[in-house]
Amino acid sequence: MPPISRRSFLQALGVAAAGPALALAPRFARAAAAEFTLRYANNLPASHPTNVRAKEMAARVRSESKGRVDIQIFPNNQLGSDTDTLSQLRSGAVDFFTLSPLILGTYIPAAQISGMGFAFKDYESVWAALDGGLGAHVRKQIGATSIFAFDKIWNGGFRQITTAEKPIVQPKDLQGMKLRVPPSPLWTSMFKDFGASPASVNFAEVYSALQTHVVEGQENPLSIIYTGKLYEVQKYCSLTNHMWDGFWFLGNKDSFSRLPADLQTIVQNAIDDAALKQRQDVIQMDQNLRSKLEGDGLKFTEVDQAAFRKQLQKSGFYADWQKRFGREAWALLERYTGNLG
Ligand code: X2X
Repeated sequence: MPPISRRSFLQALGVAAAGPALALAPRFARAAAAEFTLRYANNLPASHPTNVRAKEMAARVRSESKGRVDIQIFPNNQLGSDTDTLSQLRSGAVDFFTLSPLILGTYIPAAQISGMGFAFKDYESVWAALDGGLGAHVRKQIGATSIFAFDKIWNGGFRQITTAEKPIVQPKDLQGMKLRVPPSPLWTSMFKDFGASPASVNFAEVYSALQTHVVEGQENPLSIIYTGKLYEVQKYCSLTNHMWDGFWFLGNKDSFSRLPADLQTIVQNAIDDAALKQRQDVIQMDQNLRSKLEGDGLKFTEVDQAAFRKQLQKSGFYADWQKRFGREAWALLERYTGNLG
């Protein structure tokens, strides 16, 4: 069979020759030129550093692969909620997906360990752990399934609690509070141990859950509270820094293995380099957002972190999760966080 000409390709797609087809032509030309089209989905708004750096990454891949690889980005849960998208990644309907290690924990429980409450003191220890032994341990578990994680985890940020009616100042303020948490056993367990009433809600529904007061509050890093416009439907923000969260850049093994080795290297380098830039963007954004969000009407409260941590020690939270993760993995975590007690 002769190669398909661009004209017959467009005809096959049912695109008429006149009018709108002209406007569409450049896009088709690019799609037709790429030998490999890969779909990357995420849950964040287009303005979040994850999507800004992902766009740069896709452009670099297109250029270094001389147009052979086209990575299409679907931000904002366009392809479905995190829960849906994880299924699509596993089946290969989506090729790449960035996901919190804790939500990935619904499929691979061991992945949650980096999200332990009040564990990491600073970014230095976060990157030492995730680029070191703890990250290697988790990537090994992920790689034992139909998906894999690229080497460099992307930055979510340290998380803060926002509420509508009253600020969280002390641990007891969480008692009985209906709080949205992402779908994940570790998240639910932690806020239950504070006496709250955590509700698992995918990020795609968080804004409307807050707006309609289905839940009273939620928790996220400032960069997500800002880009997701959650400040519009919340009044208070308590700087609890209660956990660090990230996003593993995940791939479907079968679809990635279809790329020749040289193209795999191009994609891998571009993704891991973008991660390093995105990490710094998020750190800077989180540092600079407080006054901006105050201007938007959010009232900030600082808390005594030690009181919150003590409550989790008392409830048996750390002892319970040490059992679930196993002694060895726990020791690996504590190598970077110090004794969690
Ligand atoms: O769902 C959330 O709150 C978010 C966006 O922070 C995660 O992806 C865990």
